[in-house]
Amino acid sequence: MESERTLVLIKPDGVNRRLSGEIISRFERKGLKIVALKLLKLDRAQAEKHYSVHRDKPFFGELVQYITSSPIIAMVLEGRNCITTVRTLCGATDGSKAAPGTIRGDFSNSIQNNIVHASDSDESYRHEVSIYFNENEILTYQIAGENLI
Ligand code: 3AN
Repeated sequence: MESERTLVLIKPDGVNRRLSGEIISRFERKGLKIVALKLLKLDRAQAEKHYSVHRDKPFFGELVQYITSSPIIAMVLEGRNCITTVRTLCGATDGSKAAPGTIRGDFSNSIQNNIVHASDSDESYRHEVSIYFNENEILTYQIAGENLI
C-alpha cells in the first residue's frame, strides 16, 4: 500500500486535558509523519461543514457546540495505510467500548468527548482537509531514517 494522508483533530477535551503531546507522540512513535499542524478555534460554519454527514442526527447540535467550544489541534499525517492505521490507534467511537491501548480506550469514557477525530476514508479526508488547511500548508519532505519505518 502506498503512502496515504489523513486528517486528525485533537478535540476540545483532548486539548483542555493537556493530552496533545501524548496524542501526537503516539502517532509519531507509530512512524507516521506530520505534514501539517495548527491550533485553531473552529467557527460554526466550519464545524457544520466538517460534520455535514451527521446533519440529521439527534446529536448534531450538541456536537457542533462542543467542537466549537474551545481550541482544537488539526493535523495532517502521512504514512503507509495511514487512514486505517490512525483509526486503529484512535479506537472505537464510544470511549467506554474502545480497546485499552487505543487513544480513546485509554483516555475517554464518552461517545461525544472522545479526544480525537480521524478521517474514515480518502473521500472524507478530501472533504475535511480543505476546512483546515490550504494546499501550501501541507508539506512534502523527507525525515532522516524514514526508510527504517
Ligand atoms: P468517528 O469519529 O469514530 O468516526 P462518527 O463519525 O460516527 O465517529 O461520529 C462523529 C462524531 O460524532 C464522534 N467522534 C462523536 O464525537 C460524535 N458522536 C457520534 N455518535 C454520537 C452519539 N450517539 N452521541 C453523541 N455524539 C456522538
